[in-house]
Amino acid sequence: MEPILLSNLSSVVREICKATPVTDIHTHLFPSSFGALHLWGIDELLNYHYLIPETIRAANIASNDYFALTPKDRADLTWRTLFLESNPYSDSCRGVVKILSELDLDLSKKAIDTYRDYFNSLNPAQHIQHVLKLSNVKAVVMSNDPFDPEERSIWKDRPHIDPTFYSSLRLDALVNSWSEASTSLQGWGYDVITEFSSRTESEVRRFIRDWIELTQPLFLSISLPPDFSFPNESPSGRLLSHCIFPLCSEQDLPLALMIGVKRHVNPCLELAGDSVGKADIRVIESMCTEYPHIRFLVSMLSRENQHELCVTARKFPNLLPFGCWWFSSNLLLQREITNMRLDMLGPTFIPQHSDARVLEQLIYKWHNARNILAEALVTRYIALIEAEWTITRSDIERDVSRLSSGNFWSFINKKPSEIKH
Ligand code: FIX
Ligand code: ZN
Repeated sequence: MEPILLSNLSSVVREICKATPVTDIHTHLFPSSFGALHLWGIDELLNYHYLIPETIRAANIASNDYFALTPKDRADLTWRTLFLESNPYSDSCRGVVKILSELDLDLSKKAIDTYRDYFNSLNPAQHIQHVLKLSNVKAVVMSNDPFDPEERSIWKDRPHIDPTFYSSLRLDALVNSWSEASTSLQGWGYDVITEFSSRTESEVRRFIRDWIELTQPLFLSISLPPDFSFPNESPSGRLLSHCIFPLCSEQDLPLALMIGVKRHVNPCLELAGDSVGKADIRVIESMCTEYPHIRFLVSMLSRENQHELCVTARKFPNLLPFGCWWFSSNLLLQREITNMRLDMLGPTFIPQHSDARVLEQLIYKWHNARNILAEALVTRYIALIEAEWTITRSDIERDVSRLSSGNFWSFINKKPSEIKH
């Protein structure tokens, strides 16, 4: 195969990134069979929690007055405040514009009701396939919470799961709120006590096994606060050591850790009230050292943790950094983190996940992610070609495929075709 020339390098790399389907390993999306949990359309997009603080700040409205509005009125306020009375500057605002543009809607009039008419005219199941095609996403991993009442009732009916959607079992409520979780478990017939006992630990393992059987997750996942330490004798430390790590081993399941989130810093903002804090990388060092056979997918929320996460990944092959999470998912930090990872890890990481909560967000989040990955790769290919290293199209396709999905599936040691839905 002919080596790539500098003259068409950038266009070839962009084309390959766009043409390579991705596995989106962390989202809050659901298939249409999950009813109201499946969020889509212009009002959900404008009520996305990333846009709530931006609206409240720009509209100078009290948070309780904002939340007293109907969802439609909140969306109208956001549209007027952030899109009509200002240019849409933020990552989330530009994302809405990109979505409307990719759906071929008329942006000249900026008339929100015409966008509502468009979305109201759609068939939900067909629309999902259209959005997956536009965003070239071949697999979407959900975050499935066994403590969420709505999800529990849906899972109990064993819903049809669109084969594009996969499960991850989210255990924040168990690990971070043990007192409430133990009461819930007692109500569901698990013989646990809040004060812990070996029986309790065994029953917690039974609970998690039951949900592994029901949901067939690709991995278990937990978010942790910045001040989390490990090992520790608190409920969260005991649950990890005596319940979750043993099950990861028993069931051959990786553990995804998302570290550095400070929940409810401003509870008046509801889901938008979480914030960020620098975490202690020694948590990851201890876990990877003590459990070398467990595979850890790790994303950290603070910009200050990114470099040490890269260095730590160089020390532990059972550690796979993933994504530019949440407050890191903007142009500046995605560029910084992706370039840092390529320089320190080569192609052995997962560049991005969408964290999408509303279906159409896949369109802009993956457009941005592909652009940033292409930019970072081109910089390195230029240096290599100038040093007379030959690079072919298939060399590039191989590495982009690894970064887009291959690294994930080989790390979890599974193939999409093997997963029962
Ligand atoms: O813990 C998480 O999964 C976070 O991603 C969410 O809590 C957060 O609300 C979010 O969607 C960020 O993108
Ligand atoms: Zn998330």
